[in-house]
Amino acid sequence: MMVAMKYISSDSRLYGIVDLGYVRPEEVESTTADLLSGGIRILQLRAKGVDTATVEHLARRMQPLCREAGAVFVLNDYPDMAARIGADAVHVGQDAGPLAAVRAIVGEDMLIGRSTHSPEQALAAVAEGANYIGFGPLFPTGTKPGRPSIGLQDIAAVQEKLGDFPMFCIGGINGTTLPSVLQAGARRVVIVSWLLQQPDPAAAARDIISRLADR
Ligand code: TZP
Repeated sequence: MMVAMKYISSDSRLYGIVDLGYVRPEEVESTTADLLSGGIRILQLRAKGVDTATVEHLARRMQPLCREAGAVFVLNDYPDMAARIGADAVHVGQDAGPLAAVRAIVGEDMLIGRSTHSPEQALAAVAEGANYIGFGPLFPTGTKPGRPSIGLQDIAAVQEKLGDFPMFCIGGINGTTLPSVLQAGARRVVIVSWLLQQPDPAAAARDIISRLADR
């Protein structure tokens, strides 16, 4: 059966991550439900340092919730697992090698996202066939401790070169830093720790989405 590639809608501007650095395995489904009910329509499972059987188990639990909400389900790392479970997207870092090799594993119908940390990497990822990119970390962040931040100065120029291509700014974005990120030219953002740590993540997501509308 042909499965059409999911696509990232132009109004999908807030990308959420269920990150096991902040979410206990037993909370993955409720957190997924909260973020989806807040309007997030692209949602990743990120499980660094967790055994692969657990990652697959959790991915298989998140996936139907995302499907039911019409959201893109993204698995961080593990192209083989993403292919096996039929994820909508796989997200890989700079260390994953050429995207052609990732594409060969996941097939033609899966979205591929890549983390990029400079304008050069951003343009290279697009040229290599990424379907979306992350761009950052803009600010220092406890989610990637020790990772140098790249600041805001390159966002507008990269976004200008990419036009409508989905570029998600990431790293240290929260309710307070968001205005500066938008002012710098961002149209789409990923927010991880701040959203997960809000007393009401669904309400916080809704608020951020309204602030991102019509960028
Ligand atoms: N890639 C670049 S920064 C980052 C990732 C996964 C973490 C962003 O997390 P937070 O908590 O929103 O700063």
